[in-house]
Order: sequence, then C-alpha cells, then structure tokens
Amino acid sequence: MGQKYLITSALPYVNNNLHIGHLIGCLLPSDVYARFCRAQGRDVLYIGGADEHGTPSEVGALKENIPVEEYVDKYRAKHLDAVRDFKLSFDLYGRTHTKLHEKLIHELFNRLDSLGMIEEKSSMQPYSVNEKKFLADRYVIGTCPKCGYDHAYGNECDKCGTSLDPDQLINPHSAIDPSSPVEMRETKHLYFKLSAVQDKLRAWIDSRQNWPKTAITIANKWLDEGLHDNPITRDLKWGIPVNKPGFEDKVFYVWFDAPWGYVSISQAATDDWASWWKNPDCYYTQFMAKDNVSFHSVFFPAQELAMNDNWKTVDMLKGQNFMNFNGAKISKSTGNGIFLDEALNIAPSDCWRYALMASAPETDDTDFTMERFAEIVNKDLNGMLGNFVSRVCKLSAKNFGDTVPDGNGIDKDLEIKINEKLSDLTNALEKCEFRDAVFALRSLWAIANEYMTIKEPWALVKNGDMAGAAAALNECFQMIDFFARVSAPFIPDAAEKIQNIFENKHDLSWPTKYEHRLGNSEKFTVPENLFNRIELTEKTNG
Ligand code: B3M
Ligand code: ZN
Repeated sequence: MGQKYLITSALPYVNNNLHIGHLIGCLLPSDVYARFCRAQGRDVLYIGGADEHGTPSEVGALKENIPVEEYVDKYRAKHLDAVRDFKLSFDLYGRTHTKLHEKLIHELFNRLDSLGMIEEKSSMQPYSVNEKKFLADRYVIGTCPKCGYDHAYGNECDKCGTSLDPDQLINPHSAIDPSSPVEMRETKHLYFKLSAVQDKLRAWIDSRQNWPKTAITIANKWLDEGLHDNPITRDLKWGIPVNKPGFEDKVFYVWFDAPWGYVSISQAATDDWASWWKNPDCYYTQFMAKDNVSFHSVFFPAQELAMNDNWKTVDMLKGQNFMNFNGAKISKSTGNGIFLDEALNIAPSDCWRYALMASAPETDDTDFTMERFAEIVNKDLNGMLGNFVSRVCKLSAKNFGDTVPDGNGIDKDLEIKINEKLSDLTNALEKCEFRDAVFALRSLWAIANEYMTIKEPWALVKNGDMAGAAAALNECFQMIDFFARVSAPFIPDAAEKIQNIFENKHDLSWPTKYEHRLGNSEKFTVPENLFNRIELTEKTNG
C-alpha cells in the first residue's frame, strides 16, 4: 500500500451564504490540490463540511426567529449548492451536528479525561437574571466604560474598538432579552490542560516543514507566549452536550468539537477512515484562512498529541491571508463582496476558480476587484487558452477536415520548453504554492500561442506546404490534449470540454512529461468557445 493523502478544507459556519473569500480561503485551493493528487493516481480522502455549532448559528437563528436546526439546515443547503456549482470534488461535504460526531467527541473527551488532561475550574461568568441562564460574552450588551457607547458587547466595543470583559460594561443587559439585567455569577467549567502539552507541541511544530510563513509565525507566537489551559465547555444549549456528571446542562466549546469534524465526516465518508487518520504513511494537508490557523496549529494538534492514540496530525498547513474586495473587508452586513449564489450570474465557475487562484492571498492580504477579475479571464482564459484551442480547431477543420492532421514526431525545442514549465507547475502544486502554479500554467499556454505565431500554419497552407501545415497543427492538437490534463485541477469544466473535442476520450491523468497521445487521423469536432469575454456593466461592476 502506497502513501495515502488526507486533505481537509476548513468547515465554514453555516450562518451565512458563502462568498469568494471562502472560496479562496480554503475551498478552492483544497479542491485544486485534491484534483492534482488524484490525477497522479494517489489515494486521496478529501473532506469538508459545515461547522454547525457555536454562537454564530445560535445568534443567526435568533435573528431569523427560527429554531437553530432549521436555520443550519437552511444555510447548509445553500453551501451544498455552492459545492456543486463550483465543482468542489469533496469525497464528502458533511456536517458536525450528527450522532456520529457526538459519539466521537464523547469518546475523545473521555480519553482526555482518563489521561488526566481535563480539569474542573470555577469562574465568574455573565448571567442573565430573567432568562435564568449564562450568556456568551457577545450576548451581553452595555455601556462602554471607555467611550460611553451604550451598545458595546461583552467582548468588545464596536465604537472605540476596546476589547472588554463583560464585567466592565456599565448597565449590562442581555442582547436576547434587553429587559433582563446581567450579573456576574460563579459557574464551573472543564478545562483542557493545554499547558501540559507545550513541550510536545513545540517539538512537533519544529518538525513541520514548508508551512507558509503566515502559519508558522502564528503557531510560534502562541508557543512563545506560553500555552494556557483553556475552557472547553460553555453554558449554551446548542452544541454537543457534555458527557460528564455535573455538566449535563452545558455543551462543548465549538472549537473543541469542530476540528474533529474532519474525523467524523471521514467516518461518514468511508469505513476505511482509519487508514488515513491512524496511518503514519499518510500525508495530511489542511486548508484554511489565517484566522483559523491558531486552532489548527496549536489547539487541535495539542489535543491529538495529548491523546497519545496515533492520531494523524497535519503535515502541511496551508493558511491563506485575507482577500478583500474593492479595498474593504468582504462582509454580509455591509454587502461588500461577491456571494456565491450571485457569482454564477456574472460568469461560469471556471472563471472564478481560475481568477481567484491567480489572485490567491498567499503572502499578503490581497484586494480583488471586478476589473481584475475581467482582466484575468479575458487575457488568460479567453485570450490565451480559449483562442488557441479555437484557432487550431477551426484552421484545421477548414483545411484538413474532421481528423487531426498527420504529424511527424514531437518538436524537440518545444518539448524542452514545455517540460521545463511542467516541472515548475508540478513542483508548485506539490508545495501548494498556487500563484506560482498559475504562473507556470499560463506560461504553458503562452508557449503554445508563441509556437503558433512562429509556425504560421495558415501561411504554410497559403503557400501550399500542406505537410508542414499539418505537422504544425498536429503539434498544436497534442498541446491541446496536454492542456486538458494540466488545466483540469483549476478549470475542470473547460478540461472536460477539451477532452470531448476528440472522439477518443483520453484520460486526464497528470503528465510526467509532454507527450503525443493523439494518433494520426483522430477525429475531432470544433468546440464552442471555451470562454466568453467578460464585459463589465453597471450591474457586474461590484
Ligand atoms: N467554523 C471558522 C470559520 O468558519 C470555523 C472553522 C472550523 S474548521 C474546523 O471561519
Ligand atoms: Zn467604547
């Protein structure tokens, strides 16, 4: 049995429609990488899904005045539409509000508890007197002690930006029932002894290779500051009930249960899940935006290591920076950004996939605009790949009929150039360096266009050199077949369209070198345009 590949994409909260920030933050890069691995014949398990617990779902349901279950179902359905529409090739796009997940969390908690890694501590927490319940910090509203703003939250004041503790608010009351005063009362919680894992975690982090700088910096910052034991239970209703006597009315903290969703969703996906999760010969890559990095580089692996049960820890943590839109944060409340249910009215999914990957915020936060989007689609997809395919097919059909013209062997200079860029592309994808990968892919398309410009098959036809024209066009067709393979992880729909140009359907396996796979006289049909130009209108201008 060869090496296995486990790939996970962060599990977005189901309190919103997904937007292009989610696509570029985790969904797309993980999908491109999974497709690349599968094309190489690797044994891949690719997992994603909805993070259904936590206050975001509770707050959202409250706002829409529907039960939380109904609320998470509603948004999960929309997320599933996006997964389908953007061709995200998850083995399973699951969820965390399942019996399987609850069972797993209960077992894992017992394991930590039996190893002495759980501690009970009392603390003072905000309590809503009329509602007779403890509140999460952000459910407490009051007057900011700094600036006097009367709508500050228990964790921060939106007006002056000061971070707060709920007991600092003047006249604190419940956000859910504003008539209910809030006071600090004692409550007990279960803590995970994170501090006990400090050394083990440090050694583990030091053994990780090739993580992006953003990710490694965040992880080390936490370790340098020293890890503190942290509470893993909450006084909430929505979540996984705590399976310990005396804590029955509490649930586990969402970040205690969510990363284990990768495991429970794997369990739902395949009975063979342990051959990824308990296998030392498995390479595990995680994808997420940078605000999730500390949980994945510190909190989750600390639990895995503490359990001492051979859980697979992450080998490559791909943390992206943020993508802004038109210079500002993408946000539902301000309406800034492109949401996935509307994106497809502007352009097909391949265009988004490619343009976003070409703009991946790998080293810094990046700004995305509709102008940038149109430029990338028009120049690269339409101008380079689409036009090349279309010109070759049309010119050939006109002069040689519906079969691929006869060639006479691979062009050696071309072969060298292509193989160089192919190796750049493969290496970049292997390391999850997506901007470099897109650059290499585009360079391959450029080589093809340049070849055509130099060979001028239309001029050869005009001068009566039909054999020369045929050979040049044959080479171009071989490149088209090759492009289907190397482009497929990024633009799967276009790759399939290219594949369907030829009567013999050639597989989309990842090439180790440029090769001629099309036989002489292979039948083809001239395809519709692969891509249409994007013309910005008032409506699409963002
Ligand atoms: N749901 C945060 C987010 O949606 C959180 C990620 C969980 S990954 C296990 O950004
Ligand atoms: Zn304030």
